[in-house]
Amino acid sequence: MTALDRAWWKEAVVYQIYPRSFNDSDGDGLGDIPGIVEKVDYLDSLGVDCVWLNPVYESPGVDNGYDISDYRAIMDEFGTMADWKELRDALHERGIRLIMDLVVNHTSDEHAWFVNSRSSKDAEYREYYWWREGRTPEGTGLDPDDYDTPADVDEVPPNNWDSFFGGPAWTYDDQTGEWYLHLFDERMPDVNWETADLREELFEMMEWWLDNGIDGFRMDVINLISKPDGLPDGEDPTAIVKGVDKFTNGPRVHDYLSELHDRVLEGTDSMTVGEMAELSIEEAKRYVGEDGDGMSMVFTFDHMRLDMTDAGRWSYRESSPRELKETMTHWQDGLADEGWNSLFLNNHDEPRQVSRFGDVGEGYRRESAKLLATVLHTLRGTPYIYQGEELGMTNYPFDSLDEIRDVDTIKNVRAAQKSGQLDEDDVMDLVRYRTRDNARTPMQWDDSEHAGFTDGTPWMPVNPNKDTINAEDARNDPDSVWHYYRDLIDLRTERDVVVYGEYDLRLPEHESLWVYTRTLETDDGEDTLLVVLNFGNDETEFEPPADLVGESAEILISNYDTDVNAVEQTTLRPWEARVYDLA
Ligand code: TEU
Repeated sequence: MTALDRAWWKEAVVYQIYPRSFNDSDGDGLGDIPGIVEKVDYLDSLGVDCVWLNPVYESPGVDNGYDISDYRAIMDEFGTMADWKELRDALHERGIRLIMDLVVNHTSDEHAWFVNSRSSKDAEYREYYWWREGRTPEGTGLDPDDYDTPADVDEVPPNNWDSFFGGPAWTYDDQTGEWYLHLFDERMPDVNWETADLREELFEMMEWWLDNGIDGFRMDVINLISKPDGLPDGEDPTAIVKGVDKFTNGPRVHDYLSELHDRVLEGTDSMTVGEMAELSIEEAKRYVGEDGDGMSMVFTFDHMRLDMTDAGRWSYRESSPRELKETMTHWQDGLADEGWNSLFLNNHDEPRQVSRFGDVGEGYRRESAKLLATVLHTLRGTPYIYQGEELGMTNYPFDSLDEIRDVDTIKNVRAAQKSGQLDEDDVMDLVRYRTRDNARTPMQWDDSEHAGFTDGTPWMPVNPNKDTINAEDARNDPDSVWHYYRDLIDLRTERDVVVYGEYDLRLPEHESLWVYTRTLETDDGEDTLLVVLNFGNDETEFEPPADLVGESAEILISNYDTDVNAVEQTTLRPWEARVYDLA
């Protein structure tokens, strides 16, 4: 079946591990690599094909490992290189691949390159980062009081860009009297991809990891690596962060990524998934399309923005199931002929999917978690399971800002309060709903004191619902969310149509039903699945599309007991999900 353009990463289900919160083997309260090794059989029994490991490299931990100080070393708290090799081998022995996080838009300020770079204007590594002189404030529209400079320095930075973590993207450095760029924390300076030596070092580092047997990379904020000539001010007043219109999908990003592909990835069977906020279909094709940069797939974020206003992450608006269906359909259709989608509804940066898109208030947690799983595993693309999602883990009931560890939440809340965008009353509601820490509470293995995550004191509190939501109980209960995931994963292995079938939205106008078919032409005819999802706590009448009424069918998988032999009008129960096999 060459016509299908098969690839292992299209057929795979990826499981994302946030090592800090997965399993602690030594009682220090932080998860670690030996802890993951202990759980490799767990992953195998779930049936996943690939693990994406969030950063485990040496790091001061300002942003939980996204601030890397040595790309070729493992952070002490997580273990050693020998531990990492044991994990790699344990996964590979079970046929599970391993992809690593590639964070090359920035490093830690403790990386040897930056330490050297900031030491003098003519330091060897000066050009590995973005150093610029400041400007006099007049005419810039910027207020020197918004920047942290010594009293005798009356300057503003070279442009108005803001950091994703709140506040300016530039920091003044005393040592040389210049400013450096950081699109995230000030302790995470952006590297300068225009410097050929820097690119060379990064490519060699990637080759080194591939030589060490990894199967690919998840590329952190990869569409931010090319900055425009002259570093112009951001002009888009609705931009989610000031400057995004200038530094996203920059002028040389495709040159860099094509070079990276030719130099490092060509001829390997590795997968790459680029994390790309702010992306249109047309732009996505330049990365993953036929004439693109050779990337396997992209993480896009339109569906993660539906519950925000133009004011960005630290705002809230109510979104509807129909908007979710339309947004995801836009990407299904957009990349139908070229490129490939990644399917996710949560990750380590987002709240828990069942709390955000499902129901945790009125007793349908289990049903809605299964419905969301059905979406992720029956759309066209590669499904990603974020640790704990397979248990239907929920957001944490944070009471106060003191419980928050996440630098992004802390800084953005501070900035929003300063600018008056958020008042005290709204803050905790929004934090509880949105904070990345929702995803970072410990994995719930059992109902013991710290949910089986650690014998020590966990670095983040364990969700009190571990008494009822935990892996041990889920594995013992054939009706659990966990078993449902396993069945969905099996289905993918058994049926090509799940992976390769064409997506076709039906009943597009329906407000709460999401209905689609997946169809694959095979040598034996046409293989068709019909997916019907009732998004909500209410019962809903399903009037099938006229051309499908009466078609003989059986249920391949559903979150309720259902017995049918044809597609017929029916009343769907709250959060009911059905996959019909149209034989
Ligand atoms: O995230 C990039 C990113 O822009 C967001 O998803 C981010 O969490 C949010 O917008 C912050 O306002 C990636 C990583 O996934 C994230 O964990 C890192 O903090 C970030 O890059 C920096 O490396």
